[in-house]
Amino acid sequence: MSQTKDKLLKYQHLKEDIKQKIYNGVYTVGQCLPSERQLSEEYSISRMTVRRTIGELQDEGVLYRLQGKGTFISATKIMQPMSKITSFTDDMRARGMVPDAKILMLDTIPANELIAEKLQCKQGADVILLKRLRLADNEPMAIETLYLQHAICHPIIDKISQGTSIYSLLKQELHINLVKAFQSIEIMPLQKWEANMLGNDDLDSAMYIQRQTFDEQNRAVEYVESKYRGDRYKFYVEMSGA
Ligand code: 16G
Repeated sequence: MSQTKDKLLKYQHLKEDIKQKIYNGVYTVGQCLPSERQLSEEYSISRMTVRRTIGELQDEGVLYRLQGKGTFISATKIMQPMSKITSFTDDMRARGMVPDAKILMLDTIPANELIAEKLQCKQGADVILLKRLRLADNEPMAIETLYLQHAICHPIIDKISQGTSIYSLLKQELHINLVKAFQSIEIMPLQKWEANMLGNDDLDSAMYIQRQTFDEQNRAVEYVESKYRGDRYKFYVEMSGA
């Protein structure tokens, strides 16, 4: 076997083994991983290979490093289904977590071409712009930029400014049922301030989600652009056969 292949196998073995131990509960959330020296002895691989493996698992969100303290096992990612139109508030509550929203911007602006197209309104029409940092159990999860048609949603602006859940306001105050949405996910670079706001300066990209949501009358009620932490979230879909 070539040296490179052998090295790759050993590195892959270490990586899979760490993941397996987390899966089995041998390593638990918040536990400190054995030192680089211990791992290199245990798996008979160089410390450089150990470091590279740990670095990759850090990038994948499986491990995190605390300066001067060591490397620790991360909390498991939030598994978010994509088959239902749910709100951040309800999603977090259903998991027993405490949702929160820090308002970064709330304004009424004229719709540009893109927003007008997404909200199916006239270019220049008033739209409500709401930028929020979404938190669960005080941990930042996503930055959301949400646009609502002013003509439909102006009665709830005051309550929006108090940090109330948008979906609960739409339902309870405006009797709007959201029944259809188009959603896409792609990778997008994060600005330094965004990574900082998301609580992890090492993040250089995030999952960028665009959602256009419709009510029973087929009105485009909201258009949202969000950046979700890829190290804390996993989106999934359930599929059925053709
Ligand atoms: C979720 C939705 C977002 C919606 C928000 C309402 C995704 C990707 N986005 O974050 O479109 O505006 O919930 O949350 O799921 P709220 O009712 O807690 O304000």
